[in-house]
Amino acid sequence: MYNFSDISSCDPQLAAAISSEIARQRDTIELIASENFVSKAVMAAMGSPLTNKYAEGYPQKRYYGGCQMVDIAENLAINRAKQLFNAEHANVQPHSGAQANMAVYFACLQPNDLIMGMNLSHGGHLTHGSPVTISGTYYKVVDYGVSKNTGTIDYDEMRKIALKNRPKMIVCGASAYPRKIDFAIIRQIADEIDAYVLADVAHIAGLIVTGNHQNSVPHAHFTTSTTHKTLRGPRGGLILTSNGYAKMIDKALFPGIQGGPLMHVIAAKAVAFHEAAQDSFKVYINQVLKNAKSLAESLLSHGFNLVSGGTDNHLMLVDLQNINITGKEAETRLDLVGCTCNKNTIPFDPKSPFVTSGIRLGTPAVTSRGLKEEDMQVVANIIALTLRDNDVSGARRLVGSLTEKYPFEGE
Ligand code: DSN
Repeated sequence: MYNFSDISSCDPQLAAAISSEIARQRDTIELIASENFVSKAVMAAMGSPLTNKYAEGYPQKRYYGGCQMVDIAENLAINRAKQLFNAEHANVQPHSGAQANMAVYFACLQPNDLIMGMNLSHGGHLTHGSPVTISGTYYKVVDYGVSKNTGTIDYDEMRKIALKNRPKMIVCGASAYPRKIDFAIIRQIADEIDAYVLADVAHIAGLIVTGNHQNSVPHAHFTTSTTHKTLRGPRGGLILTSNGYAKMIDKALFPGIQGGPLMHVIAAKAVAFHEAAQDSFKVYINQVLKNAKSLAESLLSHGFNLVSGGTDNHLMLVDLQNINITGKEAETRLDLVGCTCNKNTIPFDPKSPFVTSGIRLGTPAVTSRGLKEEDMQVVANIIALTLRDNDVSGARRLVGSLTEKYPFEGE
């Protein structure tokens, strides 16, 4: 099993890098909305000898011998995922969320078919049709976005775009959208044009399993997710669908776009799904949401602007235009005081994705560390001291007070 001393005795150079990364995680406040800290059990499963096993194929239908035990692990992950999301079929083999999306495209679409995805700068994801990815290269793309007035998805406009362009698939779900998504309305729109719905719930998966967000599974033909964001599992992907689409999805994933599954990661997914079914996970997600509200309200009280005026989920987008600082500069300055976040475009951003006018902040990781609503007021204060008041030493002191109050347990 994973043991740090085994690394340091074999490869001191790499051990030093890991050691420094552990120190970075210990000494900083993690506000990247897509990151989290896994449990020791998830970490142990990832560092287990299951990594030694080749298991191309699916449980009981493998291309290698000796798969009896990894079959147990994969079946546990599949059954737990189905139960958590109330899905008929789960494929737990995608190496990432991008692979999960690619498998759905490969299963349903022909090159040059039209997909309709959320505009990247309005909160969508690269794999939902960006021209720099396969999704925007092999398929034609039309996009939808948020309303300029409200910062929220304009479903009437989305319907108009869908009826006019008649895409073969509507892709919904987002990586920088602070409000709830109505999968039922999106399915109604798709049914009018006989299109598939792919819901990529990577960011909100944890909120779905605790009932804090509408479940996409009854509405979308396909639901994809990562397992490492609000779900707090290992880095990886997941596809959920109904029995009718099960075969084509499994075939598209393997042998379509992937080879041997990462059995140690699939075992860790099984552990994470078990953890997500516990009452303690509901308590955790409720705290993630309370922390996000508290951080949003405190930032507003410091004079920051938030896209859509606040948040209904685990993240928020700060529009920095009124304080005359770019997202890039804000990310760098916050990094220097020990607060990690990412620059992010805001809807209708006049700046490029490398500069941006905003930052994205999320509460899943700080909540895993133990921070509560009152601590989020301190985090807002750190952000104001850093970005508005230029008080680096004051901000650093507050970061130190929080990292000391909540010792890092991720080693
Ligand atoms: N890179 C992820 C995020 O930060 O939201 C999405 O894939």
